[in-house]
Amino acid sequence: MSVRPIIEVPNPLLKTISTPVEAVTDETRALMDDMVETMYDANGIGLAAIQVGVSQRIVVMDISPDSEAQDDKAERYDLSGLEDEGVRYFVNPEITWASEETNNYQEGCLSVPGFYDDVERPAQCRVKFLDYHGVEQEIDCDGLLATCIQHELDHLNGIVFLDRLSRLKRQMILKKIRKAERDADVA
Ligand code: GNR
Ligand code: NI
Repeated sequence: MSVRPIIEVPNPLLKTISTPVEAVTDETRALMDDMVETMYDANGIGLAAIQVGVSQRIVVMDISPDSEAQDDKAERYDLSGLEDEGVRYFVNPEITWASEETNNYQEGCLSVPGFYDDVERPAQCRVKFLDYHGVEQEIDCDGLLATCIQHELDHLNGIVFLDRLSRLKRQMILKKIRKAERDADVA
């Protein structure tokens, strides 16, 4: 297993639509293991494959609350595929139902480091997907799980949370990112 580099806005790959996985194979699982290791290394709670440059409809997630356990897990991430530890794997996830009720959550993204803003999304949703073993599952989500799975599904469709902010806020953040890039180039 290895930590892979995470691509950042404005990398055009983040705007591409990821391809469905035909079958969950050992190769898929090796990629998912790398994604979990990369997610823990970056202290994220979710990661879509496109964030490591792979255009496949795969998401990993760990929203378990205590960060100490997360650190602990990062030390032990050679224990791959452990689903009872709070790691979740979603292959070809699809939202089959979303609530009328919405909530606002302050989102961040490993591909937009340093920026956070409120995003409004359905408060609850139901998600159908294949798990680590390629078995079909359907679960009801609310709270952070609902927010996070929708954030990750957006990645699979070429959308980052900035696209869900007002045009003004998005332009402001993109301007800061471009300026930081320029400053880094001359340095
Ligand atoms: O680590 C992450 N935190 C987060 C916080 C609120 C809403 C969504 C997220 S997902 C993000 C990791 C990431 O960029 N996943 O794509
Ligand atoms: Ni993200």
